[in-house]
Amino acid sequence: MRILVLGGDGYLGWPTAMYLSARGHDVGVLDNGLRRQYDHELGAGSLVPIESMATRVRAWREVSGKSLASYTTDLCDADGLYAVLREFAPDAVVHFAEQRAAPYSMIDRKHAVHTQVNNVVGTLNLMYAIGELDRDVHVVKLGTMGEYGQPNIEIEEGWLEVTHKGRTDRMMFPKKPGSFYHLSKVHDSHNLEFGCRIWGLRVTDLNQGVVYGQETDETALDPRLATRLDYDSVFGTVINRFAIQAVLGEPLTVYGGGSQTRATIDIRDTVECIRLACENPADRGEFRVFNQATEKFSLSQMAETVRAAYPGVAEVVHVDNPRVEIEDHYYSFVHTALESLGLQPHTLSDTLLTSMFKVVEEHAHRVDREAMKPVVDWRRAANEAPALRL
Ligand code: NAD
Ligand code: USQ
Repeated sequence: MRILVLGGDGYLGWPTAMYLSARGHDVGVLDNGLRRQYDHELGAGSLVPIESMATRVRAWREVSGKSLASYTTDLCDADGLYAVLREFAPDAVVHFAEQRAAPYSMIDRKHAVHTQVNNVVGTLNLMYAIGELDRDVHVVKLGTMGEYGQPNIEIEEGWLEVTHKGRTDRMMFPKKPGSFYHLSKVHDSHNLEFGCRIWGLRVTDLNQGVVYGQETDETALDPRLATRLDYDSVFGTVINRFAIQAVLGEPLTVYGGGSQTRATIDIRDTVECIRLACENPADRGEFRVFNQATEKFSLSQMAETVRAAYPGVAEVVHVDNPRVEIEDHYYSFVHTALESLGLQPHTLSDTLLTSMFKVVEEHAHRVDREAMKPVVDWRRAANEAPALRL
């Protein structure tokens, strides 16, 4: 298949592009470099050094013998996007290309607006381009488990059959997200479902849990193929942060009481889920939702699991929660669709943590401990941390 990976320079987009290419697909990567700009803005960066997109593509060709078409294009530039779609003519588009950090979206008005404009407009442009150029192109869109929030009922895969006052309908599962970023994904989901109804688009919305890990078979082939590993309090995700804190001997910072529960997935399962979704497309007019997460843990369980896997001096501490989230809540979600397509999940206790510890040990000298402290407070409309006065 011809598969265009939007956001192909990012943490997940780059390993996914190589994974699909290694499995015989003709792959293109599109990115506008926005994520690298956030690094400059925040004075943070990947723990693992990463090469430019051009070097990555060249290195992949040298190592694998396979070419990747590469486009520097902003999804918010509709003309540019239409031109790429005309030229590459994909069968499937995998859409990772959004501002993806909840704390970034909660810095202040400017960052909330940027997040929602970038994400919602980029996705709308993609929908229109496919609606006008070729409605058979399958859109595999990265959503998030956080769209659902923490409901007191079981989370279904996107849809819910509701009986109300004696009548029954199939409705999109009600959403109660926890940041302006997560809200942008909810808006995308609604726009995409509408596109399926009016234009007969084919869409798979992958509601992914928090990803952990840094190595896949392909990234490990050559240091130039490494993907990024974020640890700062804005872009670093929780298990990756805990792994880095454990290696550094820094306290593992559980926000609040630690009973909040989250859905998780190993990066090696992410890339396989994308392959499964692409190779088994949604029908014409179908808005298909898969919950792309394999396990659930409370934050305290995550911290304990990481600490136990790296026995050292690190301890688990509870810090005031900068976010607004429910503790001591019910949390259960269905995740059978991807497994029924053949996914065989890795679990957190598997070997991945060990490989991540090695990577962190190798690059520990690059850590800026200041960047690890939480600086964005959900309760403040404008956050005051000097690094974030932009
Ligand atoms: P990332 O920030 O590392 O990668 C996203 C890439 O998209 C970046 O390289 C960025 O430059 C690019 N991009 C952003 N806006 C763009 C635009 N307008 N035009 C072109 N390129 C643009 O993020 P990631 O961690 O790889 O996440 C990828 C996707 O998966 C996101 O949509 C995110 O919401 C979703 N997701 C991530 C996680 C996780 O734990 N990392 C979990 C669930 C869902
Ligand atoms: N947390 C801690 N300590 C930390 C950092 C975070 O306890 O040092 C807690 C947070 O309070 C939160 C949980 O860990 O309850 C997850 O936080 P996170 O930053 O790892 O993840 P989140 O903000 O939810 O966002 C990440 C990705 C996002 C993706 C989402 C999947 O950045 O792109 O959509 O995970 S999900 O959470 O399922 O919505």
